[in-house]
Amino acid sequence: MTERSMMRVLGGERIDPPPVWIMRQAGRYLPEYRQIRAQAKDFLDFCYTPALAVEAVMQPLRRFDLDAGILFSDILVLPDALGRKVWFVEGEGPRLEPLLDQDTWTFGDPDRVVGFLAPVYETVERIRAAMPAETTLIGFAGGPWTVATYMIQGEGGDKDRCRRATYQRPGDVAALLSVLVEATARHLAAQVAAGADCLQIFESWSEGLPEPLFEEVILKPTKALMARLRALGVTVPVIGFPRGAGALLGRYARETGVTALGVDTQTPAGFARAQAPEGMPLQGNFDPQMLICGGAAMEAEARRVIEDFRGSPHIFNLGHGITPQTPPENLAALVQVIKTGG
Ligand code: 1CP
Repeated sequence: MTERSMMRVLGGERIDPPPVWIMRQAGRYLPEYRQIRAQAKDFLDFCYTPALAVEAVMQPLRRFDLDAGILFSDILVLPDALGRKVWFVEGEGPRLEPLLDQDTWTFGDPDRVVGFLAPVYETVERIRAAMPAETTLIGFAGGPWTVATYMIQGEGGDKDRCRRATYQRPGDVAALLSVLVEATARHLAAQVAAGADCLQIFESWSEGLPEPLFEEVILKPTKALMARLRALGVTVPVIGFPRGAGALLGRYARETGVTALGVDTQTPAGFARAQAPEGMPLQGNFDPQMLICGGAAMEAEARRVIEDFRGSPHIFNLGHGITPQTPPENLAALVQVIKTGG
């Protein structure tokens, strides 16, 4: 078995220099991505066409010395599989039919998900075959709350309407979260069966929640998701990324059962380390805005981030996704600094 450096770190080892991958490493900042994106009818069609999705995964791996590839898909394929209408508005982002407009919240059976998403698992199989053996393959899904926010209000942006919904319709929100827990567990288990080495849960909208609400919509569902995954026989490491959890990060790290912790841009490594269980691998947390700027300041900041995480098993990443305006050559320079120290 070829050793995959990121898997060693997820197993609790510290490696110098740290393995690196970049959230949203496939995407619009790459001209070759924009070119294949133009071939698909729409974004979901792109996600469900294995030949295109595999190519999107491989593009950044060809350009940069990255230690992992991530499945090309989206967190919103899950509501699509549950029978909610999902579409992407060019230049704006995802849109769904908001549950908030409806008196009764209905969704398809989680049983349907794995059949509906068969092209995604075919993509995972094909990536594994196309990728170098030493490269780690990451599967992913959105966290139950993050996916629920899009389903509830029908779009991104501030989550005020979702927070009010949890106070005004707690039964409906709890029922939605439990459907998402089951559907997400099956979706992740199918990715592992198809060849994913590890998993990441993107709980991208963890910010702004009072502690009792954080318990209800983030901690309980994630704990249930982890338990369900393990019950389905999934043993691979799971990275939890509760972006914006802030003061509640430690509760997420200690109580949910995730293996490793994604650290967002504003959270100091020392804070995450002190809050997390002893020796928990940490991933993060370079500022994506600095990556747009580049230059000597970017390189110095990369060294600072590596130093900051020195006390933990560390996977170098951004604190949130790379943005479309990032010059690809800046990412090349960043990876070079990480790999060579210079
Ligand atoms: O037309 C296009 O090319 C659409 C841009 C795009 C891409 C490239 C979207 C729409 N999704 C993706 C792929 C994607 N999304 C990946 C795989 C690619 C990779 O990482 O290399 C992953 C892991 C995601 C995850 C995702 N989708 C998250 C969680 C991560 C995060 O950034 O916080 C979220 C919140 C989404 C929803 C979504 N999908 C697309 C957009 C523009 C958004 C965010 C919208 C918003 O801010 O509310």
